[in-house]
Amino acid sequence: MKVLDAEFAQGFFRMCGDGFDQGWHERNGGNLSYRMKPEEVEEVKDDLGTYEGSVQDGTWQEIGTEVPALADEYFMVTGSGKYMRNVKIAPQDNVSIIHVDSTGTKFSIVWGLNKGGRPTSELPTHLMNLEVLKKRDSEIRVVYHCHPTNIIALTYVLPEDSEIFTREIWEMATECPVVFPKGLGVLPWMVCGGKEIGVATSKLMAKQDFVIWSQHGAFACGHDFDETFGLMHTVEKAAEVLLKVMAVTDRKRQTIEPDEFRDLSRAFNIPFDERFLYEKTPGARIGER
Ligand code: 2HA
Ligand code: ZN
Repeated sequence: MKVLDAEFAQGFFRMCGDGFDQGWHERNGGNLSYRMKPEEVEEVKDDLGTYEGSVQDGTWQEIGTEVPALADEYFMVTGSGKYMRNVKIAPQDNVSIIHVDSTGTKFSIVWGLNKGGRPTSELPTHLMNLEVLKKRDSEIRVVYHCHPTNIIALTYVLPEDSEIFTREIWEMATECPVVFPKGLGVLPWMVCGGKEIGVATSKLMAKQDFVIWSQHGAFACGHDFDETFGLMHTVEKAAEVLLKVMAVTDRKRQTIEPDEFRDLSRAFNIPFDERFLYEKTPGARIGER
């Protein structure tokens, strides 16, 4: 089967367009990666170039970090400098499939990027995340990075603190703790595109499904494209509600209280991390404990 006709590929391309339609991918902002299932590799293998003498690339390139637990796996990833809005009309020019070598330190492009280029500048972060996620749950396959406006705006006004961020966002929509019961990880501003931010992000991703990069954007993961996109959408929607509330007041008149979250946790039979259900000082402003 051609890569372009494969169901996983079509889901990947659709998500790129959906993210652009949300306004989360200005210019070449954001990137997406997907760890292919063995049967999906098998399904499209006749359409993949071989590493030696490949029409795609033919060379092994350094990942810039080590991901030994991903040795010999295949990934669909967006291209560096490519625009998410172009993926749907020309996926073969804007997306690639890469093969990670047996040491987990190099990759080869085996499909896509037909007009040249290389995989996303955030490849170290994507692969390090996919590696810790595989160890946590071998069916988590999608890692998504975008620049969602409201989440980014909040990183200028809330403390860069996972507990406060999660609690304030949870209070903005009843479904939030059901969708991300392990809360949101938050990183301070760091230089993007390298190993250091990848190490820091993957440390949080080892335990949580969502990491905010302050003054930059966010990372979400999931078992499939729907779940991952839905997670990003849920957090961004709640962030928008929070900003609207903050635009009119620095104190809420009423909200969802910790014991109400505990009732919800029991009703849905999903444990919510108690770290986020701290008692607030009466009269505390939004973003204060
Ligand atoms: O331009 O979003 O973080 C791609 C990015 C880098
Ligand atoms: Zn970015």
